[in-house]
Amino acid sequence: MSIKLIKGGTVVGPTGAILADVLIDGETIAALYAPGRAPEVEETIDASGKLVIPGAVDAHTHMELPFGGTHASDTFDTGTKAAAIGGTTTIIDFAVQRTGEVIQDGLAAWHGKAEGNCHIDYAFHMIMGGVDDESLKAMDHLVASEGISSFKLFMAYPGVFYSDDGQILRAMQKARDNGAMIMMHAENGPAIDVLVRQALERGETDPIHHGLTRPQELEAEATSRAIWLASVAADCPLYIVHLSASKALDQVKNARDLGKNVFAETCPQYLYLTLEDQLGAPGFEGAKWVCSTPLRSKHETHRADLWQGLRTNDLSVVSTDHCPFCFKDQKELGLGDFSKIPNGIGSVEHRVDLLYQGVVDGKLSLSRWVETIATTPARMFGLFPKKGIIAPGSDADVVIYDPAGRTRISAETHHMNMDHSAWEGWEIDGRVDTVLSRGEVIASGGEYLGRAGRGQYVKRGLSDYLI
Ligand code: DUC
Ligand code: ZN
Ligand code: ZN
Repeated sequence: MSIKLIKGGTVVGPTGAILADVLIDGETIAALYAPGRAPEVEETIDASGKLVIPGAVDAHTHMELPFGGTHASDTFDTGTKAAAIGGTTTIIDFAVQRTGEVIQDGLAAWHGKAEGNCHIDYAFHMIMGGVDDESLKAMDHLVASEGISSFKLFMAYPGVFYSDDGQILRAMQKARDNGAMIMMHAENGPAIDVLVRQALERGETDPIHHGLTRPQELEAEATSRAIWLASVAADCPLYIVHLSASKALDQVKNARDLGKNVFAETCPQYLYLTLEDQLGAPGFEGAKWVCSTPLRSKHETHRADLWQGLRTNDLSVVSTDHCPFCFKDQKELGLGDFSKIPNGIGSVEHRVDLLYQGVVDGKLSLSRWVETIATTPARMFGLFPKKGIIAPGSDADVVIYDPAGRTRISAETHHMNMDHSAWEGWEIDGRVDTVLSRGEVIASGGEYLGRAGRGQYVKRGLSDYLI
């Protein structure tokens, strides 16, 4: 068994930062020592002047998702390699039950895509494409035996993934019984479809109309409805995904102030990018930023409110909703009709750096950075303390982060399977220096050392935040 010592760094966790040396024995963390107190070991990794953080956990990715007449362009191979290079050592991807399909078949198909191809550890949530007696029964089985303790439902996309309120309530009641978390895509899909039809009839076909036909009121309304449905289901645990808008955040805040079992995540794109500057780019360029929920107006307070929500814990987690599509042939499916542009942005490689910029800009503390990208997603989704913390007994998933480094983001240098970047040309502070996954150094000083197939499926338990 190999013994390693990460020496001289500042270990950052959810409770703060301490100078400590980290002893790794094989795949796990064995001990933390006050500087200079650790035993001599053969392999030492120098972390002087650097931050030593838990490998990040991205709780929302869509590798190879069939969507919008095509597939998300990252495979489990390309997407998890990119994630690893960017300091993410665990993803939770969404296995899909297509409408009419048996849940277990959808899950088996997802295992088939991932197994033998992942560079880092991975787990699954389950998208429920249909709520009926059979799928409700399957939820119990997935929680008890398959390590899947969270289920995503859609209030949007009628005819694709959509569930009506009765179906949502039934799934929530089941989750209340078996301890699972319900994850909600909260947008009022039927109302959005009316606005989309009306816009197209007026000849409004450019990408910006994707955002204009998904107003924040329809995110807020669905968020509020999901919260009340969860309340009727005896306070079933509810997690709102990709929250983008101030009015939706208000609903989550109110629910949390009332003591409800309600949580939410946001994503880097909503913290930095806007309807006008990206989605409204000239011509068809804005298609690169078509995602749902959509980017919001820079003339409103969304971005500032989301950063504040992260500080106050009304937003608990930052995930990517990584769902990449190439511009050529994929985004181009929507030329002349914005409603046909496949929805999704890819940023699994850049979440750690993009959120570190929030620390540099004074919007997040160091420990809150680690909490929102690693510790809380691990706790929220039943991976803790195996993942999300540097502590004795935890997996030795560790990122050595250089706060003095710089990261330049570009499609020319990124590792995601995308022909463009949502962050093209951005130069930000901080840089991932070294990445360890279960004790193995898989990236160091810009060199990639990992391999496809080394990542393992992790069965998850129930959320730490269950009450
Ligand atoms: N939103 C996206 O942007 N892509 C995939 C699915 C979703 O809900
Ligand atoms: Zn969604
Ligand atoms: Zn998603």
